[in-house]
Amino acid sequence: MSKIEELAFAVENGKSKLVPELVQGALDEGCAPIDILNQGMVDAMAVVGDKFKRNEIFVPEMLVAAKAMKKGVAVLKPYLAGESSARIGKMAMGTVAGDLHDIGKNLVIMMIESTGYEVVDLGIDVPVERFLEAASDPEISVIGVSALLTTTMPAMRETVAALNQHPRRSQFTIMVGGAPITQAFADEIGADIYTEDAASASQAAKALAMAS
Ligand code: B1M
Repeated sequence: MSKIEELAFAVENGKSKLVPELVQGALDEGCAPIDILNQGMVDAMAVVGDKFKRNEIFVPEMLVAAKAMKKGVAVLKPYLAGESSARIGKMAMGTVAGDLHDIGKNLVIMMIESTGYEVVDLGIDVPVERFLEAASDPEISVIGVSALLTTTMPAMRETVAALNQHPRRSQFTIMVGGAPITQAFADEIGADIYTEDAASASQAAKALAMAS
């Protein structure tokens, strides 16, 4: 079994103590950080999700797998997100009301920070009012909205609708994403940009800063 396969197995099975050393081991063997992230952890979480769907595991197992992945991401962070010396903008990002998923949001934040943005992490289960408050910050030029559940897509719709009425609307861009979100949904609810993963979200954010 390769180090990355061992890592995926450990994440799937919520082996939090093993995960950091397996990530370090894979790095030491010369594996690319992005492969460690995608093949060793993101794919493992997809397996966890499939097992949950088939009732082979339940919420507690999903939770321990999530904790294990977070420990791995912490080790990988300095290798994935290089420090940018120049500050290129300020953004706020959160997961919508009713939604507790934050691994994807945290990855998006990490990648966007690496481009030079200062990112205000609004957290999870973020009420519309908190997004509106963040949008009032005169330095904020991008608001990121994440949702992982089909049942919280209406909360994303409400959040974007409220942001679209904000007095500073012409001064910020609304970015949306998350597993159930599509370009068509983003267009329908009036968001400006949809991206499907952390890498494309950071590219889009960087392009916005370069264009302004
Ligand atoms: Co939840 N969960 N979960 N869960 N969970 C899913 C999402 C699910 C698909 C599992 C399944 O059934 N196969 C399913 C949703 C089904 C649906 O809506 N269609 C589900 C469910 C049902 C639930 C509960 C309802 C279960 C229950 O209680 N019965 C419950 C809901 C709780 C709530 O939020 N109110 C629940 C709870 C949980 C835990 C708390 C146990 C845990 C989350 C822990 C945490 O985040 N701290 C959890 C987990 C771990 C998952 C899975 C297994 C993994 C999610 C994850 O972290 N993926 C997930 C299954 C799956 O995804 N296949 C599942 C890895 C992460 C890197 O990917 O988050 O997609 P992702 O982020 C990506 C992109 O989506 C994108 O970039 C990220 C990085 O590339 N992206 C953006 C995300 N936000 C973006 C924003 C952007 C741009 C891109 O711009 C602003």
